[in-house]
Amino acid sequence: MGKDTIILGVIGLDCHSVGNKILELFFTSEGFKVVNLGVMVSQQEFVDAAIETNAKAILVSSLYGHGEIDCQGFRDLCIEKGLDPIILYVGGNLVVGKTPFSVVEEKFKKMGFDRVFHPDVDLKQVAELLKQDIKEKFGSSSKRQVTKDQTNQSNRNSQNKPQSQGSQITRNNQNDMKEPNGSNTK
Ligand code: B12
Repeated sequence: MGKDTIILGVIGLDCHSVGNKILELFFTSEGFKVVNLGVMVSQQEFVDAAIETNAKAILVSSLYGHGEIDCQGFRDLCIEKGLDPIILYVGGNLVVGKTPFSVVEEKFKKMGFDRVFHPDVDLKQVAELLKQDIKEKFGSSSKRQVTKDQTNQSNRNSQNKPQSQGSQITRNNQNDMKEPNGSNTK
């Protein structure tokens, strides 16, 4: 059986690259085909890459505190571009300030993310959840069909990439966030 493709990247104007590299190495070692878009990735670039590679999941990272703004409308864009079904995970230091993790999690789930992860999450657990979610959403052999139209549209869009917006949120620390396990919306 072929490997499941997943997309990784750090969203917005965020340049924190260390965690991204670790995620790439880890998920590769877990048997996924990883397409790593690196840092400073727009929503459109994530969606284009997922369509082009027939990916099963997009794992978005945000470390610099502006995740809430950068991730706004992510699921809507996927649906608009015909990227459905797709598993959306998000993790890192998602907001600025001492916001309880349950509040952060709720915010990102409302945006359509399937699971939301604290920075201290056990990656082994994430890989297990991801394998389960892929099985549940795509079945063991079924694949989302990417139409030629969809690929063309995606290529056209990537020539005119919208950048994620910067944010007005003030800088702070959210290291008190707890609850390492992402939970499913279902
Ligand atoms: C190194 C660093 C920098 C370096 C980055 C260099 C580089 N090439 O990466 C530099 C100096 C450039 C930098 C800049 C800034 N930084 Co900085 N930085 C850090 C620091 C000290 C370490 C980050 C790191 O590498 N951690 C190690 C890796 C392994 O951990 P990680 O990134 O958290 O990733 C793991 C997890 O989060 C998780 N994860 C991440 N994404 C995802 C996604 C999914 C789906 C899952 C499951 C898990 C997951 O898994 C990863 C691997 O284990 C942190 C503090 C800290 N201790 O985390 C601050 C920190 C992230 N930075 C911070 C800030 C504010 C900034 C700046 C805005 C500062 C400024 N005013 O200029 C800028 C932003 C610049 C930009 N455009 O991005 C804040 C963010 C605060 C917030 N979110 O509330 C932090 C937390 C420091 C703090 N306590 O205030 N930074």
